[in-house]
Amino acid sequence: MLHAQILTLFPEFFASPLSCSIPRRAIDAGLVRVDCLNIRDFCTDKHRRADDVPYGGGPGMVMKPEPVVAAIRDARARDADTRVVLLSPAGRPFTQDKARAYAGLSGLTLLCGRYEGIDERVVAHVDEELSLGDYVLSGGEPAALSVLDAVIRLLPGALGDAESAAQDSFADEGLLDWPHYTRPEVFEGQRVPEVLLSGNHAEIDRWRRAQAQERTKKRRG
Ligand code: 4FV
Repeated sequence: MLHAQILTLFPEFFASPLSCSIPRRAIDAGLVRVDCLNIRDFCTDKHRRADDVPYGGGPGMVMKPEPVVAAIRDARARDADTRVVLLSPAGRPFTQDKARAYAGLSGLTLLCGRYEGIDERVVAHVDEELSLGDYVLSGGEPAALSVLDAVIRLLPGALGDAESAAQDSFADEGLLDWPHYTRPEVFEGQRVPEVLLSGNHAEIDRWRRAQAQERTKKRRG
């Protein structure tokens, strides 16, 4: 079972997305346990401040190191083998390979920043920094949720047959997915490609691979 811990100032952010579909089923099946730790619970000053003004001036606020490091230590105390990952635009890109690696862990802790970011001295307390992409979110929570979703669906037993991760096959080779079609055969004058109606599975596989390669060249070339 994967023990996922999320360090965040907004634990309520995760309630709804984890309450439906594949994540819900995986949690109910005991494939994964998700605990949200509220970083504000580790604030010790009477105003429970989690942020402060940036040294050197500039706009916005920065997350204070003390409550974040205390939360990390609490997560490690709960699970000594947990891998602590800070979600930040400065991190290494998140990939399917990374999702597969995390799906093989027993413990994963996702640290979510807010405001302009987290005090840099926290970085020494995490195992890695991970970015969802070169754009700026209002918080690390949407990024953490995407990572969690990509990992949970790879847990053995998380997907039913119809949803098998085998479909990700081309993802293994870094190829984009092939185009998918379902009934009706003709939709507003658009026909399903003939080869898909042929029943010739070797021919269909060849066509799908060609489509995946062409798309990858065009869109990731
Ligand atoms: C982000 C990303 C991201 C930056 C400032 C949260 C925000 C705020 N995280 N991949 N892109 N984080 O934009 O992971 O603290």
